[in-house]
Amino acid sequence: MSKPRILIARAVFPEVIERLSQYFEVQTNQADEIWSKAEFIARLQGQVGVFTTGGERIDAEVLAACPALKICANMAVGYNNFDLNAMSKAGVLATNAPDVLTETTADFGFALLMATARRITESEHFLRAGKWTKWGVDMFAGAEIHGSTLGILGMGRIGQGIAKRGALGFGMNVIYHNRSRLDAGLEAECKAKYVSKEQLLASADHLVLVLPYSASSHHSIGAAELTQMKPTATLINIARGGIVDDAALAAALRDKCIAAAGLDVFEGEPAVHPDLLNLPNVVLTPHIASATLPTRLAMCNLAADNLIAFLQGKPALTPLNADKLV
Ligand code: 8YV
Repeated sequence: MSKPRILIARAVFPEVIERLSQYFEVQTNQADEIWSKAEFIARLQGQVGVFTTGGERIDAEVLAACPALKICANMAVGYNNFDLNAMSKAGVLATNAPDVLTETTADFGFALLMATARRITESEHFLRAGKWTKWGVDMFAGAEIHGSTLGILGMGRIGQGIAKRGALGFGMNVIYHNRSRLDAGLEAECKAKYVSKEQLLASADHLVLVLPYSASSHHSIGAAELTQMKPTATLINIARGGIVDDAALAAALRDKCIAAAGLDVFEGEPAVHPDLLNLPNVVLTPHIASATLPTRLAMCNLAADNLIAFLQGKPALTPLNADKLV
């Protein structure tokens, strides 16, 4: 009997391809080409499953053009590339890759906060440029981290990981805002206090964004919100581009409306707003918050597990719309 056919949309670890090849006839994109939507649709013809990385849009157009498709397995926790309604209507299962990246991503959120607050990249560029000729009493003076107020917008698993690092590791006063309040046990574990979005903006010395992207979270931080923040505050985005209005942020950083920002995600990435590239008070990284080899491998293996289980007639491990499939 011939094996079911699946597509792996981007270059992934050879051991993951080998594993999947035991179960499926696998078409890969090991050359890591960037496919247009039309090319993606052409490659998806006849495939029953697709392994996606979070950048590949699965919408009504793709689904209508690919009637054989039964499952799309993201190796990312975020799934704003999926139109879940359209997928459910088309009877296509969506899965994501939660949990396996939580601690690694929280580590990175904290690293980006520290690099931004303590001006690590800016001072390194200064040193490498041969500009360090004498000591200065306020040279690259940054913002205090220990004992400061850490604000978290979006208190899912990664947000909770950041809260714990701040409260337990750095004695920070942690406040958060979320669509729904955590139960008392979780709040105590994270040592985090629930506040309104307005209070969060006004009180945070460091504000970390960890909320999922959707139409309702688009531009959650724009010009109006930035003006509510402290002029000494730092803003960290490890969530998704589009949650921050990057043009408004660049203007706020230029005008010292806030002190600094650390950004791992961008509107329209991999393109980055040119105004951000020219500012000294922003740390920019190319969407690497989950990028350690063990974590990326675990993410890929979870996507693979979902494909293997579901296409063998078993329940997927981390389904998003299993109860809504038409
Ligand atoms: C991924 C992420 O690396 O999991 C997510 O939602 O943003 C990252 O961890 C990325 O989406 C992979 O393409």
